Amino acid sequence: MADRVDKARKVVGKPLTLSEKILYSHLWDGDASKGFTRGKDYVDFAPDRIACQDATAQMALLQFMQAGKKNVAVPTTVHCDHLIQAKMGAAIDLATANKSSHEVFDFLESVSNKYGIGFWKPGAGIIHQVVLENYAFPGGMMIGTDSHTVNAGGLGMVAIGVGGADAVDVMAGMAWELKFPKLIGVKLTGKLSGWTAPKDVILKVAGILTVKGGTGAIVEYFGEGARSMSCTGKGTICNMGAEVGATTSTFGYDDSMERYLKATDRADVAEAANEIREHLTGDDEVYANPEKYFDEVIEIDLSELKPHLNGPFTPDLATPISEMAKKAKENDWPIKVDWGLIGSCTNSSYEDLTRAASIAKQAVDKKIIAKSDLGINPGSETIRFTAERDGLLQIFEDLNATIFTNACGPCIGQWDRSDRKGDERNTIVHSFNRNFSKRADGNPNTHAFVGSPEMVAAIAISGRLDFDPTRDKLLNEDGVEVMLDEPAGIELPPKGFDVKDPGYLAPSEDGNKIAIKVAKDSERLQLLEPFEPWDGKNLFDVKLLIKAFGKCTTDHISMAGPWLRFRGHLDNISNNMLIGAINAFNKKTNLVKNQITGEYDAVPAVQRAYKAAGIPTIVVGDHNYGEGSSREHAAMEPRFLGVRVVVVKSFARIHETNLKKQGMLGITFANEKDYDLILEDDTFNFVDLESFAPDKPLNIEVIHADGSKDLIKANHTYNESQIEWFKQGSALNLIKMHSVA
Ligand code: MIC
Ligand code: SF4
Repeated sequence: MADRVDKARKVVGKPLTLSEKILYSHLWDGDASKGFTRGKDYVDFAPDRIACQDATAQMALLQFMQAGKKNVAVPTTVHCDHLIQAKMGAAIDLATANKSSHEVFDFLESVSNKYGIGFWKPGAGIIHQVVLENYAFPGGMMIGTDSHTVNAGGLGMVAIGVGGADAVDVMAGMAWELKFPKLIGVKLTGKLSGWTAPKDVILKVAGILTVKGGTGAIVEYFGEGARSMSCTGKGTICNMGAEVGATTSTFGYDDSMERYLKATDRADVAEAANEIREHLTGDDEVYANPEKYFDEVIEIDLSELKPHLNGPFTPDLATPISEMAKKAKENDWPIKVDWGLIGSCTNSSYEDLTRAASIAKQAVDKKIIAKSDLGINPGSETIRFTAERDGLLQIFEDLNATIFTNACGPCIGQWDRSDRKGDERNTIVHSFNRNFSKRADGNPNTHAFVGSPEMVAAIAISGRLDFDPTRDKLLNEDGVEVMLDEPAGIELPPKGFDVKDPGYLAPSEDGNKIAIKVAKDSERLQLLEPFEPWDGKNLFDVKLLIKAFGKCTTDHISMAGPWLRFRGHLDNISNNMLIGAINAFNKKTNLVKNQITGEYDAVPAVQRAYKAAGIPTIVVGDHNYGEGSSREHAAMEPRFLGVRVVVVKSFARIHETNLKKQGMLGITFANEKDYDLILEDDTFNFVDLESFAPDKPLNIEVIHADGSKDLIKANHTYNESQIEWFKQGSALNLIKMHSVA
């Protein structure tokens, strides 16, 4: 690495940020021979490893199976965490999941075994905590089929969330392509104290940058404030960088990372990192004059930072808790809090649990009965086992909390709420990262707010959204007014981490003989058929399927929760396509006009009718279309059902790439206002697709029902090789051609 960083510094001709050091030392072609233009040049990288979670791994591995390879080319792991529903508590819920999803777990286990992939069983933990504990390392580069892969930035990595098809490239021994990111520097001064936690740093950053402010950029944190924070705290900050659209976030190597590596049994990695310490952080000149080296700089004084709650319905609506009472009243947010949920890949470390437990313990000691229900998802079996040994889980149980499985659970709608609300308005607070409409429990009227684990604990105890523990008193069982003291946490377990069965299965040395079976009549798994190549002609008579209004995240395009069960079956999961998107013409979800019959019906039904009639269609969208998840189903479903084009004001990074990989045309209005020209009965003609080329806008005729016509232009970001994916029908078709050759 030292050598490669030196060479990179020479060709770039100036001091380097940490992000650049990692990027330039992972070039597919080896040593850097020229500097790249940020935000412009496509660059081939060679990531060190790959991680996949069960909900995305199914599609990723179904594609990899078509690639004709014997083994994965780089170390890869699969983690079973998304398919476990939270209901009764860990023991019963895990047994239920093992039964109801055994077909999928067995499939993932046997494919992993065959192709040399490490397999983490259901209950072993949430992908990103397990990766941080076992695989992440300073200066490394990894990709993962989950948008929160970025969590590993807490250990000084450049870790990036991708769609399955991107992971398949790397598994198949090919380069991974990324547009060289822009760089945002966040200088942290001061020190966190009292009720303020690492979570508040990212809640604040989200408020500043908004859900799309980080698009195409790496966020690099530095300064004394960064060094004073724990490694898992840094992980929290990087994790939620996904919520500002950032490509990833990272921190320079420091003592907190060394402590964490040693505590997680990787003293050897710490030693190796210590030897090249100066290369594992940005150059001094960069941090001394950040404005000169970053595209944008934000400064946050941790000593001044206040605890926040972000929400509802979007993670960037940041409110300091001191202002919550006023804001909640103004906006008529339900004040009573029904649930507090602690966990998710964002905030489920040992330190997080100790800080939340320090609040929970006070409630018990001071005789306060918790007013809201409380649920906990530990991040991994190692954390759970250690927290149980150290009496932390008992503290929560004394407060009547339910300890759910070490898994995503309510964070991804895998939650059978005991107090089911139908579509009643209600409020929950959680330490997760996402709070899009319907995400946790499927109810569009659940107002979900994101906060630190200790704040979630305090609010759950008070039962009120407007509770400010720094100021407000609570009435205890004896009618006495009491206050909660500030939280206190323990960075790493003083007696060390411990675990009986971490839940890991190493792959077999020789997987050749292992046969993968997928039952023909399975409703959960379906082998893939290649998509049709492009016929090379212009596209005419393309009908509007839906013009989506406002926020359209991947949760709107391909909902999770109950639909997670079909993630391995393209035909079945396609029945959820765009059912959450709001139709701009009637402001309803899942009700669009079928231009053949003039009738209104569900989006997937209308699209299947167009498909049956051989009519190509187009989806129109607003800004940051495809925000959120890495799930490539949001691109494969429209592709499978015959949508040819998605034209929007702007895309979220992963989704745009996913569309390209699956052979779709994902383009943006050259003039944003043209979105307003699109009417419900429109037909589109792509008159110069035949000369589709990099940097050349496409011309589109929009024909309205009254025969009038608008001519609009659309931009695109396809380079030569991406146009090849479009031509061949998908990137995978291209890999297959090369494998055969
Ligand atoms: C999420 O948090 O939305 C998920 C579920 O982890 C997704 C992946 C998926 O949809 O399977 C993500 O963030 O990429
Ligand atoms: Fe799982 Fe939630 Fe993290 Fe996604 S954000 S990986 S669903 S815990």
